[in-house]
Amino acid sequence: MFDITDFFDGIGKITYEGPASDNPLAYRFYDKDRVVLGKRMEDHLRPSVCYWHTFCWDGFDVFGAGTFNRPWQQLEGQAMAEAKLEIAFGFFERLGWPYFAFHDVDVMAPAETMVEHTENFARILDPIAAQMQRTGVKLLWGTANVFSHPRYMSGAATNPDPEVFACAAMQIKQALEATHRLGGENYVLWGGREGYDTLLNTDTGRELEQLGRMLALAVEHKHKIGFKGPLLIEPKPHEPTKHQYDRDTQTVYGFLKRLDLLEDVKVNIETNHATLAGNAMDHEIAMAFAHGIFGSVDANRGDPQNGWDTDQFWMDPLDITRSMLHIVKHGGFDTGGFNFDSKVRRQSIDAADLFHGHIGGVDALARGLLSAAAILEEGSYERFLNDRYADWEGELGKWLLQEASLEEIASRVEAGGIDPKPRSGRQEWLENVLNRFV
Ligand code: XUL
Ligand code: CO
Repeated sequence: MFDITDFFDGIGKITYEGPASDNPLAYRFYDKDRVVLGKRMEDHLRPSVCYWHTFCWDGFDVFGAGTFNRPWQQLEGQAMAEAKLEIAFGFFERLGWPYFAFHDVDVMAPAETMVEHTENFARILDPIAAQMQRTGVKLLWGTANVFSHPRYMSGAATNPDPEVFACAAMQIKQALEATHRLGGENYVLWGGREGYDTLLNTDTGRELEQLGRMLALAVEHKHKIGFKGPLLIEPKPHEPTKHQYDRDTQTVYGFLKRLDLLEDVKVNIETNHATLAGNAMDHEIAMAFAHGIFGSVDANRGDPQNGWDTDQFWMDPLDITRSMLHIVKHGGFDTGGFNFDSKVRRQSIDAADLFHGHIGGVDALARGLLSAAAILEEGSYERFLNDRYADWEGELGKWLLQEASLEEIASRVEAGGIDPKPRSGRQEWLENVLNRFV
């Protein structure tokens, strides 16, 4: 079989060496057993490596061919899939992270027909299970890629052709069952082409009905096979299509409510998707908690100077700390985690670059976690928020929310008993509190 030691070129297990270390292949903040707010760092962050960017993408972009020339990408069929698997688990072991995530097509030998897809996907599941068993690395989530193959050019569930819907349903069934069999903790649905390029050729009402039907089928099957984890919809406003129906967390909530699927489906929020939708990441996280649908996070970032999904490693300490504050104060992840849906740049062609990206990214999350914990422990941020809304716990607040009619409220104001006093929102001071701990 393939000799992975050549590819990693002597890179050993990455360990924690502390902030003063100048070793580029060591963690400086991610100390997995360190207890923060009563929980190990690894249990807070639950980091996961994604298969697709790290082992499948060859560095191509719309203007040029692949730049990476990975040794397994020179192979074909099952031999390629198995070599890639060995490389992937060699990488997971070296990083020492607990999780990975994959699409069906990432792990299997390429397939043209649906019959081939079924055979090739089934053939790789035993080898994956064996690697998981050998290394103890677990599956954060699985998913089906129902957007790359040309048959999905006009959508999967939302395709005008019901035969394409059927193909997508088959892939989702198989990927959900594989996720279950491998002990996956969540199942993700990203509607990559569930949207439109122009309304001139699109019946949106019909397409939304089809999308809802596919989701309901997936939920039904999840129960049938006894899969306990949630299904996670991954919102994204556009790219590849002009408009995607799952555009952001609040939109997804409305759709789930309409379909009555809030018990079984939550969201997987991605930083770069949030910013493409014109939202900040902490907005998406806050909305997911406010609506009770926070599931998992795809950690990455875009580039403020361009308008597409660059999937860079998430490194901005203020942005991460603001997001982490919401996650930590709401009790953190349940089945979710930080999946690194992030990729090295096309010029970063060495195996070492894969390590630099993941080491730097998890160190940035660890720092954000420490900063958020320090802010919460110091207490003035939480005290300010509690004080700001405290009157809603008083007589007037409760009466307004639970008892009064519009008429009764108006009478009370008309009688002169209400005279609000403006109070500062203290944004600058709050930003200083944040900055003190970052
Ligand atoms: C694409 C994206 C996907 C999903 C899984 O923008 O984020 O890789 O995470 O299909
Ligand atoms: Co993603």
